[in-house]
Amino acid sequence: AAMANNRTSVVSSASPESNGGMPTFALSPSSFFKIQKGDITKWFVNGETDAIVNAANEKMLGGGGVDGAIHRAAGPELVAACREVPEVRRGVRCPTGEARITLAFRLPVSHVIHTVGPIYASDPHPEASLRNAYRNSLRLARENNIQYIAFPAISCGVYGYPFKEASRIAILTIKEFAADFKEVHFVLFSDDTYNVWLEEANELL
Ligand code: AR6
Repeated sequence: AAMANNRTSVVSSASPESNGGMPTFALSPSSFFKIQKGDITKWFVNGETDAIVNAANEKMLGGGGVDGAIHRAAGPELVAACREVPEVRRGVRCPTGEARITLAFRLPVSHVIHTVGPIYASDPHPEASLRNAYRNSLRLARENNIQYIAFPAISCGVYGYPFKEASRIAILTIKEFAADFKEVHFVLFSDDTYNVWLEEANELL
């Protein structure tokens, strides 16, 4: 059940009758935070001021998980565009916690923001790295006039970040930038991540 306090309201609950069943939280009078289950490669708003975030690796040339799905859906132009991103050191185009932007090619959104979350077991400061991944993605989106942005659960797959801790960092970091966007979405692939995100959003927002 939603336990919204009076700082932020739950506009609609998870009940399927309201808002297409998509839990929506007002972060300011003109910006909304939405949580949905699904495949982020299908997500878009208008193909002009929208972007999805990719949970990439430092090489930025594709991989498994959501990265693989995004590259498959975007077509081979995406890896070509990623190759154009300059290396900051050998084999590293996007260091952990940073973000880079490309066009989205065959995806329905206008841009892909590639970020690299921490490998939970080996990062000396996984919280700071995850927070930076969200922050730098949002900063880059803002600089590129993105008004609608969707995130996957960065680091919650192969990189092994515990869902609850990850969701709290994600939600609280996004809240800092809320006013800069019309809508910030989470598109979560698994029931587990979806349920944890919803529970934490109800608690924190
Ligand atoms: N839409 C939304 N979320 C998805 C999708 C999808 N189509 N597919 C998977 N997820 P992961 P990481 C979820 O492993 O932990 C790659 O190989 C998935 O269920 O994709 O940051 C990269 O190249 C999980 O909750 O990313 C890197 O090497 C979440 O996306 C490495 O994995 C993130 O899981 C990055 O690992």
